[in-house]
Amino acid sequence: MTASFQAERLLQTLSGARAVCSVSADTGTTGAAQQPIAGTITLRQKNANSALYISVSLAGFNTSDANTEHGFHIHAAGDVGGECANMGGHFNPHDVAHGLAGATPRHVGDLGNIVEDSWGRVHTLIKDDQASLFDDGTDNYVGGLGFVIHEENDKGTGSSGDAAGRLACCVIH
Ligand SMILES: [Cu+2]
Ligand SMILES: [Zn+2]
Repeated sequence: MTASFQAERLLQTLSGARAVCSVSADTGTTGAAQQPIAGTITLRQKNANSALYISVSLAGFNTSDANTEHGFHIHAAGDVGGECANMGGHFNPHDVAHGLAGATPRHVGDLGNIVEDSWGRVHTLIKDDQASLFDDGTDNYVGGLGFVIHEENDKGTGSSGDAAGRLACCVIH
């Protein structure tokens, strides 16, 4: 059993807030760029001062292209319409510059990249200390917003990481 799955099992036992984002193959880009990505993103956080754990379980990434890393962000809107265009820009309540997950500054929604395996799946656990499931007045509350999974990797550059198109998206409930 890998460390990340041990951590995931431990999280099942934690009290606190829980939210889910269901990724459906029906949302995202169409045509040549379409990839039938589906799965679940589960968020857990014990209290307003503790870390947020984001468990990502997805399948359907195209394994025959060169893109194995995919920009992974929380965007500012919870609307999967318009092939994920309606999700708006990165969740950035403090009006700072874009950055990768470990950077300072970074948008609250900047979670860096997820990496697909050779079967086109992503199973990972992300620990984040900015986004929150508690609406405690810090403006970092992400309930009702959503995730966007990008075609290319977030390079940490520009205003949004130059991660190209939007492959899939979901709303955090
Ligand atoms: Cu994004
Ligand atoms: Zn950003």
